[in-house]
Amino acid sequence: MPYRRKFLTRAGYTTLSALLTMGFLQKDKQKEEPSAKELVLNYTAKNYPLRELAAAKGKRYGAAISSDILLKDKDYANLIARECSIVTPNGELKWNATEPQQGLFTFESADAIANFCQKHNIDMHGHTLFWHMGKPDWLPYPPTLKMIERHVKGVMGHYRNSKVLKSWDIANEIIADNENETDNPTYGLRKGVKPELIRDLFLIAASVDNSKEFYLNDFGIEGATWKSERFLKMVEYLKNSGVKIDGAGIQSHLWFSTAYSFDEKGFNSVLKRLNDLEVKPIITELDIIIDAPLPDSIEKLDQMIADSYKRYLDLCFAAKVDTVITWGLTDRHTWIRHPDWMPGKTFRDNPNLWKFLRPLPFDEKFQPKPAYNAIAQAFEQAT
Ligand code: 9MR
Repeated sequence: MPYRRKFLTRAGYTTLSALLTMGFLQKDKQKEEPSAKELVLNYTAKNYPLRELAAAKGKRYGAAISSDILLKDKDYANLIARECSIVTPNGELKWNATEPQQGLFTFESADAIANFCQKHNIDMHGHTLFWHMGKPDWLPYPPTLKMIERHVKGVMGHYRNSKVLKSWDIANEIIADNENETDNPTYGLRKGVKPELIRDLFLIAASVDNSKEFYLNDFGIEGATWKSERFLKMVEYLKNSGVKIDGAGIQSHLWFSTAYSFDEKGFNSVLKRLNDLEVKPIITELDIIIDAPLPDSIEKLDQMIADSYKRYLDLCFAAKVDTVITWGLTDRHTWIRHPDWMPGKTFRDNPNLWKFLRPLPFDEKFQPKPAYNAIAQAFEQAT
């Protein structure tokens, strides 16, 4: 389960002084330097959306979005259009949404997103053709090759001529979390999944539409771990098999805490190894939780989250990452606030702490938070 993931850092305090220097947290010197809040207002007033700051560096910023909210909430739609140059459908392209009954395809909600993208000049990241959790009840996991073939032809075929859909998460979360959940110690694939099946999935995808970028997407690979090692081996296997694989999606659902540290060196080595394999790393599902011990105010929490965003993105941009997608844009719509997903030990049984779950750049009222500034600054400082 994704909420078990732990790729965490100590809360970015090492960057605190750097951020102070940059005018990020000027409480004592408000007269000379703008406060974080004023900086946010400046960004908005100057109309510097993240998509433009990213574009100035040849990069893209975006978010996971939901068609149902898009269609009924104008403010949400406007915010997405203003800030994003790429979006990922939250669930609309998963197998359970596109082929709810065997052989019967439906694209209404995914097309709503594609049309929105077309109108606002936004790229769409196709998520995902193969995932053990986003599957209809009728489908076994892993599916047979025949089922995969029909599904991939149906879904990729529908978007073959799409001008906005530029990339696909061909497979999502195929690597197990630890050695007990796999029968394949080399690649660490989830039980029942064979490397040849994934290779064939990529081959089928290329035969349907090789004009898009193909990604292998996973979480828990943001450091040197058992899982990231297997993920890299699998990427290498696919490369060596000669199949088309353009990139690796590093989900980046991150928990940071002062109580445990982030494996900066390990993360850098994952990025380096992907670059060496000529498999482009992108950040596909970024959001940040601060885990216990919690600070004594929301203001401090927001600053810790902002510091963590900045620190993480600085590492990504130093490794030439060109695409950053957050898993949602506002704290009003985040999977993390769902009781099934929120981190158990600290939050699940403590509803009074849920207000500390503020993982995204905009708050519940669609106001930019210090995290927004941090992302903006990371793009501005990227080379
Ligand atoms: O955010 C998504 C949530 O709304 C859905 O209920 C869930 C099941 O489809 O999927 C969530 O998105 C997941 C993504 O597809 C893959 N990585 C983990 C994301 C958060 O669970």
